[in-house]
This record gives sequence, structure tokens and C-alpha cells, in this order.
Amino acid sequence: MNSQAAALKPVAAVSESDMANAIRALAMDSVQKANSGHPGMPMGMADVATVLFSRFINIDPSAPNWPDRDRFVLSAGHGSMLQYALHFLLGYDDMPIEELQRFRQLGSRTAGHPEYGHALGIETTTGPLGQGIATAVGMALAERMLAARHGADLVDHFTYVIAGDGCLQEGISHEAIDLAGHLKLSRLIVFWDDNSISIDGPTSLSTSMDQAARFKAAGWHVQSVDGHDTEAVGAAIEAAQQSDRPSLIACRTVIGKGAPNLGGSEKTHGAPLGDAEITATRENIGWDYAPFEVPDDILFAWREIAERGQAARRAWEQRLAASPQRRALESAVAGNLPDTVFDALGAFRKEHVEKATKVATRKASEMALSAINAATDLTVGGSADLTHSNLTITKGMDRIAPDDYAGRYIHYGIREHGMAAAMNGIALHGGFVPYGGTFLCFADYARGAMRLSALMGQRVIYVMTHDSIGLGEDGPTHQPIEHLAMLRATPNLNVFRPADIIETAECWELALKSKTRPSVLVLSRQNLPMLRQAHSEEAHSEEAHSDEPHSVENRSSHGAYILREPAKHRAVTLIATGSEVEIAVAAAERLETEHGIAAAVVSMPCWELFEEQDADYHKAVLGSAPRIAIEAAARLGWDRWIGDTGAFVGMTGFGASAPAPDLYRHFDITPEAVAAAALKLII
Ligand SMILES: Cc1ncc(C[n+]2csc(CCOP(=O)(O)OP(=O)(O)O)c2C)c(N)n1
Ligand SMILES: [Mg+2]
Repeated sequence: MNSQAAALKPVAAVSESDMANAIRALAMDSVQKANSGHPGMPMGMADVATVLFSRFINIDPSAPNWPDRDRFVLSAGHGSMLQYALHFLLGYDDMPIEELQRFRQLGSRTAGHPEYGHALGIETTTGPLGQGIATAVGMALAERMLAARHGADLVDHFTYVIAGDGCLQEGISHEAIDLAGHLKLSRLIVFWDDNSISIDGPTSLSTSMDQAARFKAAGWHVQSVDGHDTEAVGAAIEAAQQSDRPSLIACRTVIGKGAPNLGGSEKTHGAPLGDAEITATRENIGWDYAPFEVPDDILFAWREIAERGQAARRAWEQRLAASPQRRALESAVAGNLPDTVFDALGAFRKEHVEKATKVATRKASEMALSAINAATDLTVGGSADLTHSNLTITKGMDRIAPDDYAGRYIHYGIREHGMAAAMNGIALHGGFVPYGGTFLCFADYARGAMRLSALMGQRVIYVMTHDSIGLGEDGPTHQPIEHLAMLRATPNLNVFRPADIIETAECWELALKSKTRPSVLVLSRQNLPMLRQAHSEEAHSEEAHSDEPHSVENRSSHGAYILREPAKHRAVTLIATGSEVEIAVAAAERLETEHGIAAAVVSMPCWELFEEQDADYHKAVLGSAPRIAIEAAARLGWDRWIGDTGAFVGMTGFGASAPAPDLYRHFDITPEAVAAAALKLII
């Protein structure tokens, strides 16, 4: 805890109104100093936050990650100064007053919007409106699931959310509240900052929604209170805690509350109040202190809250120490997958290299998942209503249902964005490794939350099937073209497009081991032959001298590798991913037998991991011969690998509705087309 705390002594009884005014002053002064930020929301919600923290929340700033803490999510992330003011007042070690004075500056912990990992106690990154509330649904679900496994004695906490008009207008909120209401996530309590103001002015400019009716229709417990009446807020929280459903507390507030001239106006939303209005506000709320000064008695009152949390945490630790669940819970929360998972995947690869199993990579993924899910129960699966297309459920996975959270399969419904955000919440909460499926094309719908998986560095695994025109008859609405480029352009995201059953199992292993980076597994609907050849590895692998059997070595871990090296010096290198690797191999054979041209084939299941290899490895794999990339998708990005003298065989526009083989011929993605492109390059 902050060193200042020890010296503090209670001077006089401090009211919640004084405590709230500390938030108001810190928010308006920090925004003024930064000359940037959003004072209105923290000032409007200061009373609600004070009641929540002073009377209810269980967090311990000296142990910010203890597993049974309550979760607090500031979904209206533009009000970040509310969170930073709270953290300073509660005494988080890493949030001294200087951090508030550095609000929004380079290298400070007080970024423009709360960012997971930037400061202790920030449970998730918010700012893109609607993400927080949808992520919180995943946290609240994870809490129920962890409680079902380890008992209410060890897992029993609430997820509190502050959401604004913006969060509730965003489409993702609909997906989130529907799912939460259906699953009866009774430990989820959302405060709506019902101030009827957003950036453009009154919300009546753009909405007539009866939010209370909307939440009720989704199965929520709904209350409305004056958000400045602390007794009413306290009573509402108590009632919400007792409900067997998720709760909305609509808090009628005044944006910029306390500012005598600007309060209630959109002008306080996202701009400094200005010196004159700040002076007037100080007078109006009776705050007689200099900027960034909080008197000892008020600070003491805040720090006492932290002590309550510390006591709760200590009591929990004692229960944990005495519990037979201790090991299991600790290991789940640490997210450690047992070695048996990886042993099983190694055995899987060996078996299927020997059998040369030919299956769609979505089927291969299901088969790999069967092995994974049998070896650990940390994985929790799901799909956005495409379970039997994505092949995400395996034997013995019971479904999660309202009031029954013991299972490990989540029917997310047709809610790709909500699913992705919920998976972020599950991963952030801890205790599980979430994976979830949809069609690759609908990565667009999930994108906002996928970006946050990457930004927050969470182990979330996206199983995205039907990955190209190879899905066939469903046509161009369902055939992804630009999606691989979009996903590959996203920092800190591994995009895996395996070519066969062996690479699929390898990519699953890499995704599971990737604790600080999400993964997308891009999988085919159509069958693909097993391509891993023993001879190509023995002769040319950089690990040729490895004692490990080739079928156990994870070649996809390099991102790309030489699948086929010709006996003669390479005249051309064919680089492909996923279903097009088969085409590249056929083209190489054709070039050799019909034209005597030596062609190497490089399988490149993961650009990002290949990028991370050293220059020698790049050179060895890519070679110095002209290169052709083959991928049934947009060209964007491929020039990085094929260089100025290369060629690309792929899509140049949208697909079409027809059987897959016809489409490959129609769009000229065939061994013949690749061979012709090679001849053109070489001769
Ligand atoms: C997805 C998304 N769209 C747009 C924005 C830009 N934006 C930030 S705050 C805001 C208005 C939010 O209104 P409200 O939640 O009512 O906040 P208040 O003005 O009451 O603080 C907008 C449009 C954003 N942050 N995220
Ligand atoms: Mg508002």
C-alpha cells in the first residue's frame, strides 16, 4: 500500500459526499493539467463509485490479483480518471499522485483509457464502447464456472460494471445482455450512467430506447435510482446482490456534477472544464484544497476501504490453505496446462503421419481437440451457433446452462462479437483457456473484441472454419477474401492456417502454449491430404540431426518450413498456406516431371512466427530462386514474402457460389496455373 497511508489518522468523520468530491477534484484537475480527457463522467458517477467502493467492493490493493476479488470494469473507459482517482485514493502502490499529474502522457500508467497491464487493478482494457460490459459477461460467467468446480467457499465474487449511454447503444451490448440474462449471471451488476448526454448532445438526438424494458426483456433484474442519492444507490446494490439474475442499476446522474455552469452539458464530456469553471466548481462543492491535494481525513477514509479488502483476502487465503481444492484452483488460475496435453498431441501427430489421415482441417481440429480436452479440463469451448460446422465440441463436454455452470461448452448463440468479448473476460478472469468458433468470414463481426484480445495479450483461441472459396456453395457472402490480411495486420495475434492434420495439431499446440498472445486457427471445410513427408524433413530440416521422431517435432513452430526440397538446385520456390499447400505440391511435381524444373514447396502456416525467425532461417526457407505465393485470398501482404520478382496465385475479387472444385478452376487457383506462373517467371 501507498506509504502515505501509514501516517494517516482520522481527524473527523468523513462523509461519502467528501469522498466523492475527492474524485471530482482529481478528475477535473488531472484533465485540466493534461489539457485533454473526460471530466464529465467521473464527476457524474463519483457518488455511485464512492458507495460501491466504500460499502461493497472487495479488492485488496496490496494483492491486486487475488483470485476471489470482486472485478470492477469501467466500461465507459473514457471516464478513465474515475478509475485512476479511485486507485490513488485506495492506495495502489503504482498509483501515486504523480501518476495522476502525468495523466495521458507518454509512459505514464494513466493512459487515456484504462489499459490492462498498465496499472495494477485494471481488470480489462476499455475505451471502445460496449467492450467492457461484454467482457464483464465473460468474467461473471468464469466466476460461476470456477465456483461450480471449486466451491462457493473459494469462489464467490461479483463483477461490477460502469457503463454509459454509449456502451448501451453499441450493438455488442445487446449480444452481451442477452447472453448474461439467459445464463442468469446473478453476480453481474451493471451501473448505467444514465445522464442522457453523449458527445453530440442529448441522447434524445439518436435514441428513444427504454433501456429498463430492454434489460427486463433479456431477463435482468432492473432498478432505477437517483445516482446522487447515496442511500438509494446503496439499497439498490444490496437488492442487486440478492437477485438471482444479473442486475442493471440505472443511475440517473448529471454529467459533470458539481460544475455550476457546465454540469449537465455535453461540454463536460471530453474537454477540460477550464480554470474559471474549475474555481467555480471548487466553491460550489466546498472543495477548499489545491489541485492534487487530498486532505488526510478523506484519504484515510478511502484507505480504510482497502483494509476491509485486505481482511477479506486474508480470510480467503486461510480457507484456501485448508481446502482440498487448493492445488487444483491454484493451478487453474495460473493457467498451467499439464504436460499430458502436449504428450497427447505428440502421439496424435505420430499416429496420423503414419496413417496419412486425409481430413478437412476443421475435422483435424476436432480430432486434436478430443485429445486436448481429454487431457485437461481447463479448456472451455464454444461456438456462435456453428458447433457442428466449426467442430468445436468433443465427447463428454457438458453444456453450460442457466443455473448449471459445471459444464465446459458454451453455446454463445449467434453473437460473434459477444462471444469474442466473453472469451476475453474468461481469459482475464483466469481459471480457463477459452476457445470459440465461427466462420472465418465473420471475424469481421468479432473484430472489435479480437483486437482487444491482441492488445491485452490474452490466450484466447479463435477457431475459424470455412476459410476460403473452398467452402463452396454458400458463395461469396461466406467466402473470406480480405480476412487473412486483416488478421495478419493485427499486432500480437498469431494467425495459423494449417495445411493438413499434422499442422493442425501443431498449431493447436502453439496456440495453447501462447500465454500472452491470442491465436486464430483458420481451417478448411474441405478434405485435405496429409502432406508431412518423412524424407523432406530428414534431408533438409534445419533440425535434421534431431533425435526426435519427425512426427513429434513441431515444424509449424517456425512459422514456415520447407515441405518439399527438390534434389536439384531450386529454380523456383512455391509458398502456400492451408488448402493451397496441396496445390503447390502438385504444381512442383508437375514442374519437375513435365518441365524438368526444380521447385521447392514451403508451407507457411503462421506468418507471425516465421517473421520471428532469424535471417539465416528466412534465407534457408525462402531461398534465392523466384517465389510464387499461392493462397485463395487477397494478395495484400504477400509481396513481403515474394519480393519484387515474385508472383501471386490467389483471389482478386469476391468468390462465387458453386462446388469448391469448380471455384478453384474458375478462379485459376490450380497446379496448372501455378506451373504456368512459374514457367513465366523462369523462362
Ligand atoms: C466504439 C466506440 N465508438 C465511438 C467512441 C467515441 N466516443 C467516446 S465517448 C462517446 C460518447 C459516449 O457517451 P456516453 O457513454 O453517454 O458518455 P458520457 O458522455 O455520458 O460520458 C463516444 C461516441 C468510442 N470510444 N468507442
Ligand atoms: Mg451519457
